[in-house]
Amino acid sequence: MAVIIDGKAVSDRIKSEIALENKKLMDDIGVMPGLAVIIVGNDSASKIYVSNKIKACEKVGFYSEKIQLSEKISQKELVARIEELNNRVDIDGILVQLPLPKHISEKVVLGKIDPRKDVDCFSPFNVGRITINDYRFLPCTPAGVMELLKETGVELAGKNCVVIGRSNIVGKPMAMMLINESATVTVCHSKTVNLPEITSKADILISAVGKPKFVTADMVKDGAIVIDVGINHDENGKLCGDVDFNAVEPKAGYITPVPGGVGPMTIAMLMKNTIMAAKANAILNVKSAGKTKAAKSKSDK
Ligand code: BQF
Repeated sequence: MAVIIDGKAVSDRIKSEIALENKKLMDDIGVMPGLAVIIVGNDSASKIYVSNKIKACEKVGFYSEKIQLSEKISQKELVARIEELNNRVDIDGILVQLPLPKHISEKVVLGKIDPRKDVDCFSPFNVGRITINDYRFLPCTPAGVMELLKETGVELAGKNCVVIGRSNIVGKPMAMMLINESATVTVCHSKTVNLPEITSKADILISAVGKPKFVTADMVKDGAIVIDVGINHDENGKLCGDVDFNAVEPKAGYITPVPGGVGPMTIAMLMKNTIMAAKANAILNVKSAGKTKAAKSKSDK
């Protein structure tokens, strides 16, 4: 019998804390964090994710702007829209909902987001900073996983962690963040040989694969912490993760459900990154206003 980690409850708690922090920010220095969410095309899953993000902004009291663009938009036009947002003082966070249409390079587009506004933490500069354990932002999904691990109270140093999946968005940064906490980390993927042998030695097993019932009971060590990052649909169209929950739950020590596990935490961490960006940008904006004033008084003389 596993303890079920309630990601929805943890995310609600974090969002309440952010709402309080936000009120204080507005009362103290009159700053309201602003998030711009760009969505290109009409992918139905992306629409749900974007609406979750806009709703969360309303809940914590941020300004938000949904920017719906045609799937026919050129890469050049999209980059121009990002540059516009980079230059706006009322926008602290910019995110481009992925995936993008095939004719647009995600690498080019993500590279154009001002690193100070990169609340998804996908730009090369911010990704590099995770690697050297000197970062401002963390990518939302792995950061959410770290919060859920913290919730168990289990010490991470020295633990055997296995991450299944090597994406730039989840697997790779997840591995870096666990290494930064002194865990021993193995990253598995589609070419891994004898996956069950590796996963069954994991104290902490994190699956980010994208296939229903991919993680079966034989792959899990007794008492392990099992974190399910997958967001899939089962044969009946119901939301499910990568883990065969009913089979694995009796064997695990802790387990996250889908829905209501990592998913809501992703959104909560986006709010955390956005308020952090707003605080840093507020200082910058004051500084640059000061410079403008200084330049003006100089030119007045
Ligand atoms: C829940 C995402 C794959 C590819 C791109 C709550 C979300 C999901 C589930 C959500 C995800 C997944 C998001 C639940 C954002 C997480 O209750 O279980 C929230 O909105 N997510 C995304 O923006 O892009 C993705 C998964």
